[in-house]
Parts: sequence; structure tokens; C-alpha cells
Amino acid sequence: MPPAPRAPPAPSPPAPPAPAEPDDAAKGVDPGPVRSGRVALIGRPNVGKSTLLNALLGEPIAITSLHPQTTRDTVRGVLTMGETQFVFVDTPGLHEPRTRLGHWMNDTARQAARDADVLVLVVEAPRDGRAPRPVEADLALAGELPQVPTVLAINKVDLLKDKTQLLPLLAAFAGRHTFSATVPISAKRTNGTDRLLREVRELLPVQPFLFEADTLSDQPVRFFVAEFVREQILKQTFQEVPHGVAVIVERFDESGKMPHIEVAVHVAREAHKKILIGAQGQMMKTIGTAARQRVEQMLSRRVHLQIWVRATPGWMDDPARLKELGYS
Ligand SMILES: Nc1nc2c(ncn2[C@@H]2O[C@H](COP(=O)(O)OP(=O)(O)OP(=O)(O)O)[C@@H](O)[C@H]2O)c(=O)[nH]1
Ligand SMILES: [Mg+2]
Repeated sequence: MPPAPRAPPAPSPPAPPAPAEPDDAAKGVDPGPVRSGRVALIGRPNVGKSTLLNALLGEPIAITSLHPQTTRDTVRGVLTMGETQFVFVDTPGLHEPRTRLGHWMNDTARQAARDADVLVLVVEAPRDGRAPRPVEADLALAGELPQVPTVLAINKVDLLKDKTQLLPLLAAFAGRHTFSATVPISAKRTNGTDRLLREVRELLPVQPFLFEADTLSDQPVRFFVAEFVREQILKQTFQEVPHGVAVIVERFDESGKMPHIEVAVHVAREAHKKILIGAQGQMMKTIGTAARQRVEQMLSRRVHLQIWVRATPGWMDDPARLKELGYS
């Protein structure tokens, strides 16, 4: 199984042409030493970590949604710009867990933070018309970060007209952790991301690249296929259905003309199976078509995608099932 390619499938995942840094060499400016390292994006659910990963990479590899706890496992994306290689690690949102799955997600995020060379703590800007106070849970999170160089990214500033409202936040966060820089951003509009990259670069260790310069992700295609199916389920269903869904690729056969992929969708209740399949299978058809198109876009080739829905009650609290589904 090849890692995630951009186009076409290849043993290592090709990335787009390196985004041009200001051409320092042409201007006779020393571009500085080669730096690289792991940069973990940490924060509460729904603050926009995955949207930020996609904005930084210029490729939508991480799934995003209106629902909190969209990201379940780390998603790694590599960005190579000139003399710098950023290995971004998107993480599950840290939350009060109610299931074994939730505990595993939190453990995964905390481990990614400990393994990182640089952290980006992502928090939300206050909205217009609301008190310009930091969210207490964000402050608590800042207080428990490991001692790793950290940039504070205040996201969703597109929703805030009066930017002076950010000032009380800066002081509050500075009281909980040492931040090397604070950068207001809008991940959705790709605003502030250039400055964020410059701040992070300064904190990366001087060391050779960790991956080939054209790598987009070191995770396999089958990981992204499962994620793209889950993304469509998140988009099409509501309430408890999306939280109770796990997706696993059961077959990825590349022996024929077109890759043949079979995916199992596990739902937490029998009733959810009916919802997902829909009247005359219409819901599953919509999900399957959209997911197939995303996979084809990533692989730059057509694929055959078959989806099976299975009721697996209680999987989110069953250690054996969690292991089978890759959450262990
Ligand atoms: N207005 C606005 N919305 C944003 C911005 N960034 C993200 N969002 C929205 O916030 C919601 C959550 O975004 P995600 O990127 O999935 O958030 P996340 O932090 O990865 O969430 P989890 O995976 O659940 O931890 C989505 O509806 C995004 O479109 C932003 O800069 N501005
Ligand atoms: Mg996410």
C-alpha cells in the first residue's frame, strides 16, 4: 500500500512544487540553515486545527466538519519550503472523554505534543458582541502543555471586527505558558498563515530534512480513504450518528485496471445503519459518490469504491473492537 500520493500513486507521496519562499538566494540574502521538525497542532475540538493544517499545506488532506471531535487520530502533513521542512501533526481535539475512544484520542494528542519539536496551540478568537475573555478550557490547556517551544495561534479572527478584543487574551495566555509568539489567523481564509510559518521556522531545530522534499504525508492511502468516507458521513448525518461511526478499509486491490477498494463502516446502533443507508440506499449512494471523488482526486485516477455498513454496538468502549478499528 503506497503512502498518500498526490498524483499519480507512487511509492512515496509527491507533494506540489515547493511553495516559493521569497527568493532570498536570488536577492543575495542568506536563506539561513536547513531546519526541520515536527510541529504539533494542539487545541480543543472544533477550533480549526485541521482547517489550519489544510491551509498550511495548500491541500485538503485532513477532514474537517462542523462537529467537534472530527479528528480521531494524528494526521501528518509535510510542507517543504526552501531550506525548511515542517512536519505538521494535526491532533484530535482535547476534551472531557466519555468513552474509551475519547480517552485514546486525548492520549494520542498529548503524545503528539510530547513528541513535537514545536507546538502550535490553536484557540478561537472571541466573537463580535461577546465578552473578550479567553475560554477557561483553552487557558487550562495552555497550562498543561509540555515545555516545548510554542506559538499561540488565535484562529477565526475573520469573525471578529474589533481586533483590540484580542489584547486581553494575550495577557491571559502569557500567564499560563511561555509563548514564543502569538499570531492571529483565519485558517478558513488562509490569513496570517505566512507569519505563522515564519514564527515556527525560527523554533525548528537546525537539522536535515526528515522526509524527501516532495513528500505530502507519510501515512498510507488507505488511511485517507477511510477518512474521506468518514468525512462524507459527517457531512450528511447529524447528532449521534457521526460520533458512532468508524471506517476501515478491508480490501485495497490494485491488481486490476482500476483499484478496487472495499470499506466497512461500523455504526454504534442498528438504527444508525438504516439512517446511513437511507431510503432505497440513496444516502449511502450520496456518501459513496462524494468519497470516491475525493479518493480519485488524491490518487489522480479512477477507483471502484464499495461500502458496507455494519452495526457494531458498543465499539467505542470495547477494547478488542477499538484495536480492530485501529484505535489502540
Ligand atoms: N469562521 C471561521 N471558521 C473556521 C476557521 N477555521 C475553521 N473554521 C471552522 O470551524 C469548524 C471546525 O474546524 P476543524 O478544522 O474541523 O476543527 P478541529 O479543531 O480540527 O476540530 P476537531 O478535529 O474536532 O478537534 C469547521 O466548521 C471550520 O470550517 C476560521 O478561520 N474562521
Ligand atoms: Mg480536526
